[in-house]
Amino acid sequence: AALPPALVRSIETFIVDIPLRRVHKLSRAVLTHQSYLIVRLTTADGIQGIGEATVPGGPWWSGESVEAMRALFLSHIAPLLEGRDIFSANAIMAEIDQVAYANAALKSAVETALLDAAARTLSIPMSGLFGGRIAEALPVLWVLATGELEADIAEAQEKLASRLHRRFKIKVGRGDPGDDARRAAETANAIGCPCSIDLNEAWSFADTALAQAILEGSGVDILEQPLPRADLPGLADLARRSSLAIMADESACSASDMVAIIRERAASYVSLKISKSGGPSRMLAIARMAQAAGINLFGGTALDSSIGTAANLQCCSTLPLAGGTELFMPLLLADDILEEPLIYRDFCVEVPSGAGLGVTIDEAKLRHYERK
Ligand code: MUC
Ligand code: MG
Repeated sequence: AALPPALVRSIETFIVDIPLRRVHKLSRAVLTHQSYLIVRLTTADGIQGIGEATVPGGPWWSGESVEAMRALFLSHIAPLLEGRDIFSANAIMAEIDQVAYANAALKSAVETALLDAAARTLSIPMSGLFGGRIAEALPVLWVLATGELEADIAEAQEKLASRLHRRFKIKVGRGDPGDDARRAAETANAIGCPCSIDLNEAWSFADTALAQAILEGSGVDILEQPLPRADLPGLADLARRSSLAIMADESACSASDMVAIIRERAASYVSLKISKSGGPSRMLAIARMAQAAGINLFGGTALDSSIGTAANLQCCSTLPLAGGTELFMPLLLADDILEEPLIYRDFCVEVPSGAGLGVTIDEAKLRHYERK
């Protein structure tokens, strides 16, 4: 007998590797491509839901990898999804937590696929499931990560001239901390735009204090995750020492992380990402905690493709962001796997207006970039 309409009938997974337009250098990783695990559900009446699991640059960020996520998904999680009602995401996610500890990015892909299918079934954008959007386009910064002063400045000037970005994040932490801080200050001053720097946990307290003294009064106004994720007292001390704001990224993955950050007053900005938090619902819960504590909300990226970017946009558009977003990755990828790319213009990225995520995968592109 045919299944009732909202039940999951089939599940597919794809690992895709998409090259970057240029090398992207983070403090502990050098990227030439980014890998994604895509989960696609199809309901009995043919509605599809897609979600993407992303770990930026590989396992160094959180220990997760597309390969391990796919193995865990196929053996332990897909069986929980077969035949289930797509309108019971909360119950399904709670069951998945019983079966698998951690694995936030994979859980994010699963919840996103369920919510995408549910919203498509209702013919509303996913943002409608969270009470609706408060913005149709969100400011988007560009991430400078060539590691070279001149190349970063030239890239920023080009982005500014084409009215794509007027805020930048500079990736540092590979070289001497003083040199890196001076390079960031010089970059910000040459561009004449506000900039943040992201260390991905690379600096010690002493390194950061030195950098703060150099950056004070430069165009760099936000210091993202200078210290290891567990060092909240260190972040709180740094926040008190300088006018540069501290943004928590790796320190702020879960709701309990957020409780600790609020208690310690360890950050004044939080970078929100569905992938590190285990999906849209949990990211939104963390955002509301931060909002209640007076911490500014920023729309972060795990270097998501257009699919994960669309999912983050659907969530972030429902929040009172104070720092805009860094949902820039579709422009750094050398190709897109969507039929219609996301729209970047006037220093913003538009929130897709169609049903669900509001994006459609290009099947030929998906097959082309799928790992063989
Ligand atoms: C991170 O830690 O912020 C975001 C932008 C980028 O270049 O790397 C990521 C991950
Ligand atoms: Mg970061």
